[in-house]
Amino acid sequence: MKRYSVPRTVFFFLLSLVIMVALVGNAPQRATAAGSPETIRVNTFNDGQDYAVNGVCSVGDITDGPCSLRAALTEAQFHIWAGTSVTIELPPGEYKLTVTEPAHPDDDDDWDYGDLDVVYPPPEEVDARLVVYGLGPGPAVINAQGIDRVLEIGIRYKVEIYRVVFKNGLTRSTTSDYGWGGGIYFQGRELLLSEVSFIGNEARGQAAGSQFQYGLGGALAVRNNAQGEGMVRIFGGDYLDNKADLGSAILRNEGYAFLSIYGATFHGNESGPARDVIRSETPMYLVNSTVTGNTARPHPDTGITFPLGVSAFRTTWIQNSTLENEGGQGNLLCNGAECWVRSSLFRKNSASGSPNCAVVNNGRLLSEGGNIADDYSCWEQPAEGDRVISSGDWQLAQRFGYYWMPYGTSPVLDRSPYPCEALMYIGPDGLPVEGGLYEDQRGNGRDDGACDAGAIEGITTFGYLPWTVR
Ligand SMILES: [Ca+2]
Ligand SMILES: [Ca+2]
Ligand SMILES: [Ca+2]
Ligand SMILES: [Ca+2]
Repeated sequence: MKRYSVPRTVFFFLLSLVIMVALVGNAPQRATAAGSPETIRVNTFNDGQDYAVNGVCSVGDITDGPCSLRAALTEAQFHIWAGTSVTIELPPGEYKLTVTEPAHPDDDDDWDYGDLDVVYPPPEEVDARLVVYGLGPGPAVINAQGIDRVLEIGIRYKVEIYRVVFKNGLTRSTTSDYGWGGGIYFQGRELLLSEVSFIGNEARGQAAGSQFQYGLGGALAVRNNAQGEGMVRIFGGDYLDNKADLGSAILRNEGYAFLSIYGATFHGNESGPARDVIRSETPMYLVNSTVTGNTARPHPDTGITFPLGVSAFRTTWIQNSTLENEGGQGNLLCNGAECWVRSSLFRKNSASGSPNCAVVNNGRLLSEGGNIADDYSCWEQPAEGDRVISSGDWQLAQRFGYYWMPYGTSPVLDRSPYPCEALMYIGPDGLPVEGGLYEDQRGNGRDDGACDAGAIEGITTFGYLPWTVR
């Protein structure tokens, strides 16, 4: 736990007294009668500690210093503690984390050093929310420069993050075998990531030396097994070149709340040998997303790599997504779970011998139709529109980053005779709501009445062929 210097301890004690008096004063309504939301605008790209917890974001001076991201998050914790929601506004640019002295062990909860910590637990009944909002138009990049992970969120927090890039986080556990979350380590109640990207983050376990054995969730690790807590909703964003043993991009430790991933791209992430890019031990939706071109570190003895795309340990729905795993262990492994595939594209296109999809521990692979694959492994029984092709027949070109674009008379086009349907959102009751899927991953209309397989809908007005096949 956090160690305070004596003056700070006294300060926190006094602050706690003040807040507790306020809480006791009108205890029954406190959670809903919170103050009006606070907005804190960060006005320096430099890292620096908040001078004192006094309601003013200020580095180096009690009230007149610049407001760093670190200082803003420190103040935000105590507003939320008192029941007030906080929005932190981040102008575009690069925020480099630099505060490493005095030397602190990795993996601790001290918000003044290393990773950014929002860990001071709010009272159970608090319903306040932390919003970190990239103002745009360019991205707000938080670059941890390898000094630690980027951000840690503790229990009971509800957090929304918009238009931020988490970059070069590196966690190396010194307190347990496991290193959690190179970009974000989340243990709160709800996390929403909208147009949030993760680039070059890494999680390493204690025993791993320079390796990343026992690293969990290179970009994002989520750990909360309380009933109804730990819900994660992802809209958009790129997960590029992150590294961890399990879940090179995302690891969701055991839980009950949904993990929904909508319109995201996973590329170039590197797992341990035969390990996964996305590993979910909670129910999951993967919609309008692309999981292609990920790798695995070679096994030190055998040299075998064999990356795996998605590991599903609870009921999982793959809808209108593109999964490509050249030479890997496969795209989808259903481990004791039901996996429902709909209007998705599973491509291995190689002679590695591993199937696109597999089950272990009595998992099930169930089709809702409109899928296409280059083997028969992704459904026990085909449903309407499902089709298996030989690996040469895709007519797909990889363009615009990592999207696989159909051209010509690609068999992915109009794979289903119906409009696309998919997850729309997770409702306030924590349950998924499905409906029409009107846009593809790039934001183009899915409006021709016949759903294409994969994350990208062909556009008839585009003629399909402005691109050369590679
Ligand atoms: Ca302050
Ligand atoms: Ca921390
Ligand atoms: Ca820290
Ligand atoms: Ca279509």
